[in-house]
Amino acid sequence: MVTWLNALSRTRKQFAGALARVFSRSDKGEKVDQDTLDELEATLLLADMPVRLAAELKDEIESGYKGLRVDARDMLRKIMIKSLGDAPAYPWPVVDPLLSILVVGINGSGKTTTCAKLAALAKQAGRRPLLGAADTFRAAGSEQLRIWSERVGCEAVVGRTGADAAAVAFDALAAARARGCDVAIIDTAGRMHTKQPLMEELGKVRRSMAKHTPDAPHEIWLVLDAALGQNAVVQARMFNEAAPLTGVVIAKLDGSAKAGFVFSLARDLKLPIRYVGLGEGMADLAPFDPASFVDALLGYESPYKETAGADAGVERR
Ligand SMILES: Nc1nc2c(ncn2[C@@H]2O[C@H](COP(=O)(O)OP(=O)(O)OP(=O)(O)O)[C@@H](O)[C@H]2O)c(=O)[nH]1
Ligand SMILES: [Mg+2]
Repeated sequence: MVTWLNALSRTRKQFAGALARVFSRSDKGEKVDQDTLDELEATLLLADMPVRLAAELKDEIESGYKGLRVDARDMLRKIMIKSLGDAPAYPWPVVDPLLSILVVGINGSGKTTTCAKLAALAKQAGRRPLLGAADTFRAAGSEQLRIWSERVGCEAVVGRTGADAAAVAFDALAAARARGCDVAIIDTAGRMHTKQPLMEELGKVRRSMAKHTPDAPHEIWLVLDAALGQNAVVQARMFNEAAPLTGVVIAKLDGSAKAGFVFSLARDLKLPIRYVGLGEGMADLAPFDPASFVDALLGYESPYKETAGADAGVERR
């Protein structure tokens, strides 16, 4: 299983040098000079950190040094965690007759893999999940989900290529009920957020699910590819307009050098970040945890120990 620390190494490398220079001065009780602060701000932006947050972090360090000596590590850590807000774990509620989760996103964002990982988590939590392949666009898409269902060891309903995605989603809920499953996770075809007819199809899928169970889908989760950085925030806004999202899953956090966009998602969009993908394996989906995320960005093994000394693991050049 991939750790947060490993998964965030590419983003961390973006600003590790600048951070190390700030910390080494802070450790010696020296004032951090303007050039170092400017460098830190610029490198945070390279990692797609929101502009306001990068400026705020810089200002905090600057003003902190005007007063008593402060621990720059601790200060940055606290501000970053606070800016991510609360992230309560998804409770996997028991719903009568079954909980349904619709998974949406652009092409290749990581939807199918995420659906499988979610089914594995649900199973671990003692639930009986069913995977529904409403990606009827490509034969390979449905086949991929069927193979995953065998690996996970759960039920699956796979639509024929070219079939109506809304009808397949309905069938999946009906099959889940008939087979005694209590969670249905519905995968959909990748769609560009800029293509109106494709976005409208999502409405059709939702209405079809609601015909089976009046309040279905209970969750609509958008899977974002973390490699896209701030562009993922634009996608999230547009998907949220087309279908009322109830949460976000950030896939491929491990491949991203721009994970700073996660702060924008949390601050500006106010959508719960439910899970993050830290690798390709079935077990590489972790509940989003602000402290683990920030600790990994700063180079700490999580949980961070407040007593950690000057060599707490931030890469130094
Ligand atoms: N490293 C890494 N790779 C991931 C993660 N999630 C998905 N992938 C990979 O990303 C690629 C695309 O994943 P899919 O799940 O097929 O994406 P999709 O959104 O279903 O794609 P379409 O159905 O074609 O739109 C695959 O090679 C996955 O193994 C992750 O968290 N980390
Ligand atoms: Mg897919």
